[in-house]
Amino acid sequence: MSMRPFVASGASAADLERKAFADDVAYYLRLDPKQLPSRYFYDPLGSALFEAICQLPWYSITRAERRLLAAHAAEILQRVPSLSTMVELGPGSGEKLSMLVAAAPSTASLTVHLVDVSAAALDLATRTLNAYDLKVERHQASYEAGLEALSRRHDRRTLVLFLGSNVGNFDPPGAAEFLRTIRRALRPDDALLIGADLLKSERDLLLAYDDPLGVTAAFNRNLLVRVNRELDADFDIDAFEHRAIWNSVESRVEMHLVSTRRQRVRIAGSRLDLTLEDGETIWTESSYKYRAEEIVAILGRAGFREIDQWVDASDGFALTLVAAA
Ligand code: AVI
Repeated sequence: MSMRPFVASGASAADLERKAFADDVAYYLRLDPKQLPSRYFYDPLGSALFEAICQLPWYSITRAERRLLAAHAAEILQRVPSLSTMVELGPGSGEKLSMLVAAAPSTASLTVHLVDVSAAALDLATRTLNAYDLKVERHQASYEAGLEALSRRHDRRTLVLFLGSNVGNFDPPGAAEFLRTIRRALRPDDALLIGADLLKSERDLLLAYDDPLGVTAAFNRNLLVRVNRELDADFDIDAFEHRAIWNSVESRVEMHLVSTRRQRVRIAGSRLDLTLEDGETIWTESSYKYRAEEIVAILGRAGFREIDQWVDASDGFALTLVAAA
């Protein structure tokens, strides 16, 4: 019987992902204040809880964006004619991209690129887009790696979609840098459509991030469930409360997990022993809120010029279409 040769190298993508998670947890929980990066919310349960958040009456981002796309999809496509390529960074279910595709006069020569680290998200979006007569290309990669791959292609005009106010989860220097990364992947006259949540009353913002049903609290606390499962940790989930605060100086909603007693936690997979004081918090997310004109200014500094902007005044949300200058 022949034996398969033993190969010492060649860690799988899953191994690398797990190592990055373990390293990030070790790094961010040693900071003062303690933190965990919000990109780790989206394991299968976290993604399902996020889908539920999008249906909450208090969380308006998804509905407002959908309304704007329903009203203006045809106009958006008219403003960037001769498109050969659409790229969505974080396509979710593919529903928003398909609203644009459905408004296109013809799709036969269109290729859509879906960029996401999650294979499950790519499967879902691919199924949605397969209903149309077009080519779908999947990139299971970070946004940066996906953009890097796209910058080497030679086709006609490209439209990049960065929707859902995902830009709000970057801090302002990070957002500026990421928008420059998008710009570098594009050629002059290629376009970017970006969706961003706008400043609104503190009451509405806090209801959106601390909803009466406790879905956002579950979404936040599930991060500790994930650390326990994937990194062999012993967080006592019951001993953490969800807290959302509006930081008006930084113009962001912050989400925290508050320790309700002094406690020790062992995170074996990150080789970390942690002590949390009673009332100490782990900062898990920032959602920056902008004024509509600030978004145009930030995009201008990243090398884009405004084509148009559509604002949903009732829920305070903007879709901004810009071209690479
Ligand atoms: C994905 N992102 C734009 C959401 C937001 O509004 O910042 C994530 C979220 N966090 C709590 N609720 C939703």
